[in-house]
Amino acid sequence: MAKINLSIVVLGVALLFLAETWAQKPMKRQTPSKGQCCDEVRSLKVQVANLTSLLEDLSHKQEADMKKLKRQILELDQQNRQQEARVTEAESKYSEINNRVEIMQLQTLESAPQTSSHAIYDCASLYGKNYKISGEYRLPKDEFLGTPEHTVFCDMETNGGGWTLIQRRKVGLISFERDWKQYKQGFGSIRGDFWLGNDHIFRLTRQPSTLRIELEDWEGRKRYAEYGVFKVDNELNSYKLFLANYSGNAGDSLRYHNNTNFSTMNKDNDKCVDDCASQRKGGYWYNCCTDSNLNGVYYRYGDHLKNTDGITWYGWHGRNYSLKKVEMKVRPVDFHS
Ligand SMILES: [Ca+2]
Repeated sequence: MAKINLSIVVLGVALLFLAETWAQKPMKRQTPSKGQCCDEVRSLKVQVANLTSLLEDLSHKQEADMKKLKRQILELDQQNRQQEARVTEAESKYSEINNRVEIMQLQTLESAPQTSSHAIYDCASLYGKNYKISGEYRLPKDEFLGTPEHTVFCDMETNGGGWTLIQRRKVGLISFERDWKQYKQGFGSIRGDFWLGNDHIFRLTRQPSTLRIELEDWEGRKRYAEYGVFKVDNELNSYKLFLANYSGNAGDSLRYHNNTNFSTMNKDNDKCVDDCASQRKGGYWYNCCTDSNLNGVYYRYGDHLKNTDGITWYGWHGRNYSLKKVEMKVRPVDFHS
């Protein structure tokens, strides 16, 4: 603005100078009369005044133009900001919608097992949904079955897969000498030694189920026992065991425990004067007392032949041999791989 004003002033001065010069020239050429001289000067002065006012007008006009231009720039700037704000708003709305879609997808996934007939409640149903790698799986809660969300270990390989592990012994660091509540809820580590929990086993075996028991001794030999019928009753009925249809090469050492209630160190439900759970240091379907004791004490190599409260399976190694490894697993009778 200052520059423009300055140039206008310079222009004005130049015009004045030109006008003065032009006014002086004829005076040198001619010798005008006094009246003529004064008239010319007056006319020149009028012209100069006109020019000055013209310049002022121009200057005002330019100033107005500048103001207008500035206003336009400000307006454009404002519009630009508004547009930017709109873009930001749109972006945030888009991401919000995206979020909602993701949440809805999650909810669909979570609610699907509750409404669909293809519910995920064990490893067999996971296998049916194409999860065919053995390992740890998190099962969603199932309101229909009354199961809370919980973790299971699936054997997706043995004899067609689809097995949900209910017990494992292989590490030997945690005790299986536990009370009723702990056997009810389950304990241990799903990748190591654990008992899935009698409530879980009850729910799993409400559908006709097969039990598979895999055993390994300290010489690395393996045997198995399978029961085509396996059912554990609810807590009110002391998790009573029902089984039938043995097959395998380990011997039928669970048959003796058929139709017995579950016993723990603080609940003697066995068929014996003795307190089997305390004697054999585990929780099990004790009769009087055992033909197998898969939840017994874990004895390491060297100690594995010295006791009768170890992890025993009489049908294979008798009453004194504590096994190195055990896995108990169930799957529905109608499972097809
Ligand atoms: Ca007893």
